[in-house]
Amino acid sequence: MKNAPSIEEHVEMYRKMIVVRRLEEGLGRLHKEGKTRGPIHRCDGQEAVGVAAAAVLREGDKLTSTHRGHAHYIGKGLDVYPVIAEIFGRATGSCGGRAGHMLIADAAKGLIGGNAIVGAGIPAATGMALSMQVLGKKDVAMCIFGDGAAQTGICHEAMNMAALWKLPVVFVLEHNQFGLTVPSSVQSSVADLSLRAQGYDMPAEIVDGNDAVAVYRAVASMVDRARQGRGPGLIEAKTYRWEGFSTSDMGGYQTPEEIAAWKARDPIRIAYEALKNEVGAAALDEIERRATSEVEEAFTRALADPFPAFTVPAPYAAYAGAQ
Ligand SMILES: Cc1ncc(C[n+]2csc(CCOP(=O)(O)OP(=O)(O)O)c2C)c(N)n1
Repeated sequence: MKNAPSIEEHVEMYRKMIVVRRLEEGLGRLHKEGKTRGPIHRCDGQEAVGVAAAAVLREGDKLTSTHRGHAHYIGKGLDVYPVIAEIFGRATGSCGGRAGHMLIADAAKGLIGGNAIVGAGIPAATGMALSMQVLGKKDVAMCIFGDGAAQTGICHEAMNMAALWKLPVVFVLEHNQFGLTVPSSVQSSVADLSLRAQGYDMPAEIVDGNDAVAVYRAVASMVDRARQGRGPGLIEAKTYRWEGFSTSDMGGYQTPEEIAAWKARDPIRIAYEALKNEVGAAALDEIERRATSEVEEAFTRALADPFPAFTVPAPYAAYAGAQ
């Protein structure tokens, strides 16, 4: 099967999706206990998109993310412990406790970062692709973005330029059906947002975003193309956000029937069923057990970590302590 992940890669995607799910569940619990600060944007149910798209990338490739980036972070190779420490503002976090959950970055791993500005990762990745092209590198830039971000003007500008200049950038549209509380059907005149790629003369493919293998294969063919200097591509991964927009969402706009229908297509379950005959249920259960305890231990450790020291830059020292 062209561009299919190896069994080992598929198992690793399964493991990472479990890590992300346990992370999201843990954050949900801690939010209810009043132990989180600010809104947290969970990605339960849509883990396959970020994990599988990032799995295609290699060293040197760059990824930009969104405000809902936990699966993108873990997919690009960050450990869960520094991610949790960062979410809780600890000095041991990926960014020293100063970024919070929406802005996590790790330049050494090619994760150029989450972004609280909707759509901003799209031109950022396009700019990185331009620099890769100018420098003659064989690297690829990728941005994962939402259906809300697809409606921004900057998305059009970046895609137009990327296609015109044949930049090595892959656009991964994580179509989770909502922008904030607004259903995709009232944000756009077309249901398949990837139709727009035709207007840029850019290839596009729609995939089942809950099937990690389908996402991996489609993304891999666009990444191959981009790496060969043949220009950008767009993948539209159809998925669904099980939880609200953020932990401060009051809910009520997602019907129980709709949520149940999507939960019946849990991406972790889909990977489990696909791998069961290859590696056996016992091995998969053991992977789940280990991933779960890794996340539990990371929460315990991170929550006991210190906050970063607060130092006032010299020019402002006179104001320190002022009301
Ligand atoms: C430029 C900008 N406009 C508006 C907002 C407020 N805002 C935050 S998230 C969001 C919706 C984003 O929807 P989507 O891109 O589909 O991502 P999802 O939350 O579904 O993952 C909006 C409008 C913002 N942060 N930045």
